[in-house]
Amino acid sequence: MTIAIHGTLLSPWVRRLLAFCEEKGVEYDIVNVVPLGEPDPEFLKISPLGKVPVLEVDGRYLPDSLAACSYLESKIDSPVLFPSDGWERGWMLWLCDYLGTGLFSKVEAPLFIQRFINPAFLNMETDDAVVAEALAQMPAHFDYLESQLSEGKEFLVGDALSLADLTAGSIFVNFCHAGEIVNADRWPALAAFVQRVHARPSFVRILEREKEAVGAVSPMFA
Ligand SMILES: N[C@@H](CCC(=O)N[C@@H](CS)C(=O)NCC(=O)O)C(=O)O
Repeated sequence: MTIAIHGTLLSPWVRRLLAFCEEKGVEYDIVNVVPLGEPDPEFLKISPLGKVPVLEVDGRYLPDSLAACSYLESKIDSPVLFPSDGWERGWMLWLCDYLGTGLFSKVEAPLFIQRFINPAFLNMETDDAVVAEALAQMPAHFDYLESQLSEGKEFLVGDALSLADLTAGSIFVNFCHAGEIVNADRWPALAAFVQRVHARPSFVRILEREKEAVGAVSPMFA
């Protein structure tokens, strides 16, 4: 199986697919695609929505990270990253959706775009009103995630690593690029969880690569 991942290291969706491959021990190449501005018509042929990542496997293309992880899960048994228990798998899919449409869209994407992408890559100023709105929404999302990690739970779903943990860990990298950290006094379980995921060998490898690419402009690597 020859695998390539098309996308940019800074995308949380690309990063969760990279983390998934790292955890599964899958080798892959990265084809750099930065989805800013008008998409290249050639790229639209493999990703009709113009989004990254795209998983390329032996000349076939899957243009979505959840679809890509689901495919890889079906091909590579170990470690199991989609729980086999039906309820837990359903709960993992819910959490992945929640993390994307809730935490990422409402809090972390606005912070990341305003504080990181705008000044570093687009020569645009940070819109303080957008940042304030994102920060106002943040506590409710962190409260929810803290509740999911109550009673000393190590992982978001069941008692093993799953795609939900990799998704959350990936989104929190963008949060760090935006100059934020989880306040451990208020959300101790969440803060410890984020540290644990970022300390996994999969994330360490990914973050080393990311540091080489954006170390100079990210407070995460200061
Ligand atoms: N559900 C998709 C979301 C991918 C996504 O939104 N990617 C962003 C980068 S973080 C993108 O490519 N945006 C470009 C655009 O929307 O034109 C997945 O998980 O792969």
